[in-house]
Formats: sequence, structure tokens, C-alpha cells
Amino acid sequence: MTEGGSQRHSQRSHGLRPYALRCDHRTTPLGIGESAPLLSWRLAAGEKTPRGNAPVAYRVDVAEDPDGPSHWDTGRVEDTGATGVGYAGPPLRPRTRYHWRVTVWAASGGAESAESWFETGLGEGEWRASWIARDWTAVDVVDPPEEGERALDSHGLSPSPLLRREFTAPMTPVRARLYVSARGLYEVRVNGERAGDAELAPGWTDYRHRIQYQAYDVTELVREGANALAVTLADGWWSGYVGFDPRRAGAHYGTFPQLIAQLHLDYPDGSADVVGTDETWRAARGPIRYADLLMGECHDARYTVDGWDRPGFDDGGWEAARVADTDTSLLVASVDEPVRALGELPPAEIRKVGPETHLVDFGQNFAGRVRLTVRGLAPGRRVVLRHAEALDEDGSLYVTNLRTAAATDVLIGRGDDTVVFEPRFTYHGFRYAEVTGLPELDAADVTGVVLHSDTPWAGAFDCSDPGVRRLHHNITWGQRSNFVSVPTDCPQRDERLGWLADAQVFLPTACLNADVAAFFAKWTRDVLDAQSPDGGFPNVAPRLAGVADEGAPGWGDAGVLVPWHLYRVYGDERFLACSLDAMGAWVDLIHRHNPDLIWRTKVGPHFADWLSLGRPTPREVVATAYFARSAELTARAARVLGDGRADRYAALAADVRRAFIEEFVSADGRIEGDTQTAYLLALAFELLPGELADPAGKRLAALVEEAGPRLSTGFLGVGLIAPVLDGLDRPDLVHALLGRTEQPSWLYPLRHGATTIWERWDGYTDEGGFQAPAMNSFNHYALGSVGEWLYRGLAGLDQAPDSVAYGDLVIRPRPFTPPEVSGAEPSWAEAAYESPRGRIGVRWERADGRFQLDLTVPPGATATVHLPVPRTWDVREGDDPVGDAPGVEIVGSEPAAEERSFVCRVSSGEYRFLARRTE
Ligand code: RAM
Repeated sequence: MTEGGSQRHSQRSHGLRPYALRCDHRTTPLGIGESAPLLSWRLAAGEKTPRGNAPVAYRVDVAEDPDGPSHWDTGRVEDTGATGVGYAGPPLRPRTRYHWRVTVWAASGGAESAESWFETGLGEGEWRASWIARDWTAVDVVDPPEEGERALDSHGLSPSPLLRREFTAPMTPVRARLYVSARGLYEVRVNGERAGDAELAPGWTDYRHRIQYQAYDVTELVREGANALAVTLADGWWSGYVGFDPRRAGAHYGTFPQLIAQLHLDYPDGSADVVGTDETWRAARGPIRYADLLMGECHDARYTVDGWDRPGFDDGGWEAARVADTDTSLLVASVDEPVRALGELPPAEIRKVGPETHLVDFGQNFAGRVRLTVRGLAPGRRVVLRHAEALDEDGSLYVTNLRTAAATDVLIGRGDDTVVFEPRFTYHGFRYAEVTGLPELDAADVTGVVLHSDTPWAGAFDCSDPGVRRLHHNITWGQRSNFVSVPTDCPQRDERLGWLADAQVFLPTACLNADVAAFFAKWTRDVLDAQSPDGGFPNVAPRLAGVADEGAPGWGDAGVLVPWHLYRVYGDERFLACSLDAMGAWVDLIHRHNPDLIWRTKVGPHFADWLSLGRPTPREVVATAYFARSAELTARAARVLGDGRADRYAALAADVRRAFIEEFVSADGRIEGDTQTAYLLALAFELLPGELADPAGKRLAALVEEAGPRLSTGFLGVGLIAPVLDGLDRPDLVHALLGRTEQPSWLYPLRHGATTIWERWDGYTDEGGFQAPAMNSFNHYALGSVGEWLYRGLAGLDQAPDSVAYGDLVIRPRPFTPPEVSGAEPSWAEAAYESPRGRIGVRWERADGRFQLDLTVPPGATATVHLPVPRTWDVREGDDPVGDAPGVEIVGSEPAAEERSFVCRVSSGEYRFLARRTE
């Protein structure tokens, strides 16, 4: 990239700096499979950048050798709105690192560049390795208890096999790449060192359709001479317990785990070598007597095989690995980042509750596991770790809500001085761990290890109300705990499934908290894999036999709503392109079965407004509202893609809306069922024309108000109540609902020490104690979908309804109390968000007679700013009266809020608005 590379791009300025370079929404991914990856960037304004500075053009240059010629060069592309470009150069070669540079020209003049790289994975037909295994299910491996030992319940699971092979490298490679996957879970080591930091790899997909592999750069680990590849396998989702059928480990995919791996070595002399899994590998059992996602893991140190993962180990006594299969057709490169250990929690408290039993409170409900350092554990002696989210009345672990998930880890000693025990192939949802088997337990020896899919944090929110701040905290922990390879409903009980509605309702919140583009790019494929041939989306993805196959209203519809929302947030049209046919097929299916446009049949298990309170919303109302919404979004998706089906789906959506009104809505705007969610769906999905929307909105507000104010919504209504009431110009009601601490409310669980969002409004009540244990998770994010409004509403960080990738912002804070109300407590809220265009920042502060707003609008974006103050107030921006401030244009107030709102338009830059009461 010299010639025509760095020199070409060397004009420096205080213009706009590209940063956060991504390839297919990931930072420097190794081993991508996409032939036309999206290369994207965000922009930061330099300190001297003038207001309103915007990008005018970009150039992307891709080269194999950063100092060599370009492989692809877009040349200068005049584009003021680009946040990325799809690669469209000559075919990418497999297993090749491409360096790329983006240069952005700013309106202020000058250009700035940034560099990154991505690497391609295995090419077509390059998998030559075989699936290998040691199938213990065929032999009796139930270890008889040793003298004086209690029998160990292995839940019918088999030991985790160790697989190894040595090879000789004639010289130190310049480059070594390891491509690995498993039917099951794997951990791979090269010469005793772990390759990479992926946990629970290769993650969960429907292994009958697609199996992701991971790529590792192991150049530093391979050396001249003898080398060892060493892998531990475990059952995981492939052959372990999945979902809620406790007797069926291995019932869904396979019965024993299998490994596939291929190591590519490139030597300095230009020669190359490939080492793959085949029948020459050796197999033996290791210390893991069983490992299962739901049941837990048992590590029996007496079976430790010292040195097995290093070269020179004598594996003569081991068996030959068995080649289980040679079909590599389902292997695909990973499109998401793996699960990683992304946090550590020290114990908040340790209580000794028995001679050898301690109760550890980590102070936070989370998904992960415990790392425990144990000294001098005698051979055969056990340390048992049990996990729970809550404590029973008597202070012991409350585990009945885990249902059949044993969630128990066991360490069996062999007399080592020190053992650091951290299970590798399981995870639990817990706040408390009970450790039995140790007379003493030092806080320094216990750590909570937080596991979740690596989705870079993108949002921050805070405000002056401690309850709401805590609510946001709990929402983020619900997200961390449940984005574990797939978006799960809960991390603790025997379920942990990718429920579609849960994901759909929480997605807007999730996108504001973190960059979930790659995570959902992967899950969108899981949803597509799960679509039935007739067009039916499922209720859970990956689809799982026996779990209510036929997608229910609001659940199946996630197949439409999720890609649409991802497109709006990230601006990547491929979210729509890869799903459009599937969206259309889903809408057609509902239409075919419901020719009168009221969705009554093909409703699957019809969960309606799941876990709502009081009078239920009629099922047809919920379903038909979703039918209209899915048809409408399919039409919009088709329109974005320039697809000819747009008009047909738009017309269908209009027909369904008409049918909805005819069937369910009376002339005074009353909707059948007269529940909060009935109105919420109709208003949020814009099913009603103005003359009906007005009275319907008033009725909704009255229903909420008369009830307390109080909400009665379940999973489908809960995320809509704040935005809809707010849209009705009733933020006061939203604040009343938010501030409520009686049950049901978002803050009620805080009274019982909640650190995550509960599955149910009444998971625990003062009167009744715990809800029925059959369904009572304390870590379910669905009811936390109000999190979106904390950013969009309370802090006021939003994008316009027709904006994509935050190109046109709406900054409209909703302070807790209107600024003109004298005597109200001073209050503030702030939110920051790493949008695809760059950082957006909002902070407002109100005190009696004063309102201040600090705002950052990223380069290239514009914003409509609504200051919640009367027109009569004195408004300044910086040192200037707002009318004279550079880059600020007063556009008048909203007619409906004439007296209460001051509106202006701004372009990119930093602003400080200060409004003061005048008299
Ligand atoms: C529960 C799940 C999930 C919900 C379904 C209908 O078992 O936990 O949250 O979507 O039921």
C-alpha cells in the first residue's frame, strides 16, 4: 500500500478520523467465510473540526501486503452518508490476511485514514480432516465408587475424551492457523498452551444445518521439531442435555462428541504443511468424568494425565481415535464472536453454614461459573459446588426453580498441593454458590467468572434516580447473562433456549447497550435454518424437536421484526437481503391459512401477551396486530432492497389493518378486550387512522391511570408501553410507571434485592413468597425491554422514524418533572452510544427554572433537538442566544406542545444548550 497507498492517503488534517474499523461487524476477524464482507468505520471529529463538518467522500483500499499493490481500491467515492462499503473486488483467496485502509475526506478539507485487517478462512473444498471421536457410550465407564466413597451421579453422561497427536515441524513456521470445530464443545491446546480464548466453542447452531468453525492464530505456539495438538471434548449442546427434556441427553443431535481440526503451517521457504484430525490421533479419558451445560461438571483430579498436551508424551497406552464421519459440508466460518470469560466477580460475602460448607454470595446474578483454588485436597475427597439465584427462607440455596438442571460442579482430589478448579464445559445462572467439602474458604480463593458472547459494550446510561439507575444495571446484567451463543430466555434452569419473542422484544434495548450486530447476524441465520419448508418460523432458534415447533404470534414474527430492526440500527442491508424471502414466506403462510385476514389458525401454542396480568388480551387481537406488522415490515424491507414484492405486501398490510379495525375496533376507538396491550399493539404498529388513534390513545392512558397508574402488560406489551404513552404526550405516566415500587412494576424486584430482571412481575411477593417454581426465573430479559426508553426517552437519545444507522437523530429528553415545576428536585440523565456513525452523547440537567443539555452529534449526522422548556424561556447555546449560535437553526415548536417545547435543528458537533426561565 505504499505507492498509491499510504502516500496517496497521506493528506492529514484536523478533519474526521475513522475509527472502530470492522469487517462484517467484527474487529480483525480471523477466518471469515463471506465473499463480500462489509468494511465499516465510525468517525470522530478532531478537536478543531468545525461544527457541521461532514464526510464528503471515502476511499477503501485492500491489499495483501500493506506495503504492496492494492488488491482492490474503490478510488475516491463521493458519498456523504457512507458508514461502510461492501467488498466488491477480485475474489478473496482463502486463508489470506487482507489489510485495509479507509480514508475519509471532510467537508472542511483534508483527509484522514485508518487501517485494519481481516483474514479469510478455509476455501471451498479445503476441509480435508475427518470428524474423530472416542465414543464412550459404547463401553461401560461408570466408575465404581472407591472404598468409602459415595456413588457419583453422572446423569448418564460419559467422560470427556482427550484427543492428541504429535507432528514434526521441519522449521519454525512463519504462520500457523488452526481451524477447529466440534460436534459438542472443544478446548484445544498446542504444546501445552491454550489456543485462543473462546469458551463453549463452537457455540450453538442447529448442527443438522450448520456448524461454525473457529480460526486461531497459533504461529507463536508452534516450533521447530516435535509439537503436540491436544483437545478435550465435551457434550455441550450436541450430545448433552438441552432444553427441558431431562431424560434425553443426546436426543437432539448426536450421542457422543466429535472433533474436527486442521492446522495449516506455512514455512519461511515457501513450503507448507497441513495436520488434520484423522485415524492417527490417539484417545484416552481424562479428568472430566462428565461435563454438561445443565447438569454441571465433575473434575476428578485422580484421572489427570500429566503432560498429555505436550510433545514427548507416551501415548502408547492410548487407543486410536475413531473416525466418526468425513462429511464437512455443514461447516461454515463463524460470523459472530465466541463466548468469552468477560468479567470476574469477587465474593461479596462468604458465610460458613456448616462444618465444611460455605455460602458464597457474589452480589450479582450472572451466567458463568466459579473458579476455586483448593489446597491439599486428599485423594478421593470431594468439593461440591451448587448454584442458585436466590436463597430460601431458611437461608439455604433456592434451587427448585432450576427444575432438572443440577447445576452442580464437583472436584475430586488426588492430593495435589494446589488445584485451581474452573469447570470448562458448563455454565450456570447464579448469584450464590454453596461450597461443600472445605473446612475453610478464603475469599481470595473464590471468583465468579462471567461468561457471555463477546458483544462490545456500546451504550452507557445513568440518571439521578437511584431506582432507575439500578433498573438499567439489572437490564444490562440480563443481557450479559442471556447472550450466550444464542439469545436465551434464561441461563439457570433446564431451558436456556433461543425464544424468538424474548429476543424480538428485547432487541431494541440490546442494540443500545452493546454492539450486537455480529451476534444477531449469527442468530438470524439460526432463525432462517429453523424455518419450516411451508414458511413457518419456529418459537425457538436453534429449532429443537419437541419445543412447540409452530411459531406463535409475536414469536414467529421475530423472523421479520429482528432483521428489520438490525437494518435500522446498523444500516446493513444484508440483514434484509438474507431474510426477505423468509419474511415473505412467513407472511404468505399466515395469509394462506387466514384468508379473511384475522389470524386465527396457524397460531402454534399461542402464548398471546405472555405473563400479562389481569384480563387477557384476546388472542386474535394480538395475532392480527402482528400479522399487519409483519406484512408492513416485509413491504418496507422489499422497498429498501428495490424488490418488486414491496407493493404487494404493503397492500396486504393495509388490508390486514382494515380487517383489524372492522373486526376489533369500535367507532369510539375501543379495541376488543380493552386491555393495555391491545391498545399498545394497535398504536405502536400504527394500525389505526388518526380519528381512531386519538380516542384509542386516550383510552390507553385512562386504563393505565385508573389502574394506579399501573401496568398489566406481558412480554409483548411491556416494551411498547413507555414509547407509546410517551408518543401520546404522556411522559408523566411513563415516569409514574417507572417510579412505582409496588408490585407489579419494574422497581418492585429491587425491594427484594434483584440484580437482574425477573421473568415474572411477581417472581417473589411479600405475601406469597416465591412464585410456582415450575416457571420462575430471576434472570429473564423480556420485561427489561423498557431499557430502550431509558436511552430514547428519559435521556432523549433517538433516531428519527425514517432514519437508518443514526443518520438523523432526535434528541428529546423527558425529564422526570417538567423544568417549570418549581420546587422539584434537581435531576439529570445521560446516555452515550457508539452508533455506526460515531459517538452520540446526551446529558441533561434540570433544576428549578433551568435546563441544560450537552449534546454530541457525530460527523455526518443531523439532529432535531427538543428542549423541554416553554418558548418564553431564554435559550442559549454556548455563549450565544440560540438564534445566533453557529450551526443551530430554530425550527419552531411542535404544535401540540406549543408552550412546552423549543425545537431546533443542528448538524454534527458539540453543543451546550442552556435554557432559563425569564421573569
Ligand atoms: C417460557 C420461556 C420464554 C417464553 C416462553 C413462551 O418457558 O422462558 O421466556 O418465551 O415460555
